Amino acid sequence: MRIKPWAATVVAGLTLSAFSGNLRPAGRAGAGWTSDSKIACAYFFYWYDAASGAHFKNPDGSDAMTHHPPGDVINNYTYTDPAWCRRELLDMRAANVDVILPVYWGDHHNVVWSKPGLRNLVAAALRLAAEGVQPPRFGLFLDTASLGIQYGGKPDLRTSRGRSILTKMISDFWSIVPASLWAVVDGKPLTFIYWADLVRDYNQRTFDIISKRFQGAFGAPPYFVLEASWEKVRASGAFVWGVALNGPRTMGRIGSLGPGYDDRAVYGRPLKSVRDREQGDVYKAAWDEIATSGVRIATIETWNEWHEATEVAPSYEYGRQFLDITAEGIRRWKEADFSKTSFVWTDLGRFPYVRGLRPALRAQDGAWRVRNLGNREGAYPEHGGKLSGFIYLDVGNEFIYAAPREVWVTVEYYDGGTDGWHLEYDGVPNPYTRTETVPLTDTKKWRRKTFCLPDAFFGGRQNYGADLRIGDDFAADKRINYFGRVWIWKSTPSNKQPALIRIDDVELVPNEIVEIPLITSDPDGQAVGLTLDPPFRFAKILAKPDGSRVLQLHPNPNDSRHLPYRVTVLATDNGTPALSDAATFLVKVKF
Ligand SMILES: [Ca+2]
Ligand SMILES: [Ca+2]
Ligand SMILES: [Ca+2]
Repeated sequence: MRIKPWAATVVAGLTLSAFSGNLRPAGRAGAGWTSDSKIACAYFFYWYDAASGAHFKNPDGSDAMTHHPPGDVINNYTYTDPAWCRRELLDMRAANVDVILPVYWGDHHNVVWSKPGLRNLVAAALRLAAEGVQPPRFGLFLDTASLGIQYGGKPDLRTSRGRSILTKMISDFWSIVPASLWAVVDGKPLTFIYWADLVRDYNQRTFDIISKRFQGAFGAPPYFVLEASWEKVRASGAFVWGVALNGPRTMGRIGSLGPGYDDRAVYGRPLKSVRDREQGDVYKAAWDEIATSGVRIATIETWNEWHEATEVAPSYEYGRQFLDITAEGIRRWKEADFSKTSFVWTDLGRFPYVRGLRPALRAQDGAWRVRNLGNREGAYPEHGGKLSGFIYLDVGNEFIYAAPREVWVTVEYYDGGTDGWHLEYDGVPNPYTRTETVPLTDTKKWRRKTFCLPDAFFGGRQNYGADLRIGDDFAADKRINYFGRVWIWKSTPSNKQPALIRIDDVELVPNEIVEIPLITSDPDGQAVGLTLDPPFRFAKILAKPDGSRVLQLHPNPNDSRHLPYRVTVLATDNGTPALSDAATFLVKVKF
């Protein structure tokens, strides 16, 4: 979305009439969500106008879109068309999206589309409501680039002029959207604000004063959800922009995710970035992480940003595939509940398996890599010349969030060498409370170490909103270490973990049958069941007459594709509680 506002380049000199005071009592607004509700939001771009070419064509006439609206609607893809507004709202509904976040530009240049388009959306939503069809509720997503256009340079929001501009844009939006359509949390309208980098300065007073003014006019303060770059202020929540490119992030109660990224059609942008969608695998895995994280608000980046190809709306390129993944992802996220489980766990690897515990961002001092080591994949911090490097983990908020308590953490590690490693967890004493160093004894085996943490807090106060991190003591011993699964328990663990031997990637041709041995063990001697998670259409698990088990792959010609499939086998013992091992590998079906 860091793109030059197209309309601003062709429209000038329009000015807004002064704020008309089109206020209304807050009344019984919105859906009555509380801060405990799970709410799915999607950023919605309505700056497109097929007729004029706005956001369709670059100034040199070239195609401004990387991905495109479907062929049957592209010629009527415009904020000026009520039918377009209606169709988008219905598609969002089909995708299980609760809240539409129109990306609003409140400045005098962009008013040419931002207000009429919003009014058309509102009219379409009211019509649906009148027909008895609940449309998505409306939240604000203010693009802070519009502040600079209105101010004439990066605004200083500590000044009354800067604050007034921001207040007016927020008030304008909530004046156009009637209270019956408001998305409210604890009675406050959901108000997202984009990057802080686009303003010169601000402080807590900026938001305190705006909240007060807004409350005076509308009966309740905004429920501010600010982009994480607004570091100097407190708000109801923080979201992260850039997740379609960089991978999902959680910040406390808010999670952000996207399907992939490709801005090669963006005009005049010197540096282009691509994150492949991998046929939806990237986006499905992101929803697994959101489900596991227990966040209450999930923001999808984006519904329809065609320039950067972050859309999940129906498209020419993918049809309704990403709408369907969205619908399913939101459903699974809302169903997931780790509040009553006795433990959470993750299996680190090329494709981490996440159940209430997940690796946080894999970048900066939290970058890590994977290699095959014995019977499993081993994850290790990437130091890249720096001495500090960690594997950061985020404990799902439904399991534990910002509450002092005793927990047990079990870490699986490769016992090679005679150096050591340790944990640092967000504990009551401080966010990086350190455990003792675990010494290695060079048995060349995968082993497990259980720590009792008497004072865990898990408030997400570490870097990237993480709750704990594994460190390999590289600064002290110059030796990296390798890690497998991690479990966090609410009571002393007794059952011992089963193991499933790593499965190598496979290549085969259509109609070929390949059988892969599945070798399991359990230290308690318990029976170990095998499942495919999720089920996979040309794979099944078979028991052989000798009692051994295999994974049988039998693709047909329609299964051929360039991108390999991800297949996950889960091995689960019958102890109490039942514990599992996961193995994810790639299957390539050649043409
Ligand atoms: Ca957490
Ligand atoms: Ca070490
Ligand atoms: Ca067991």
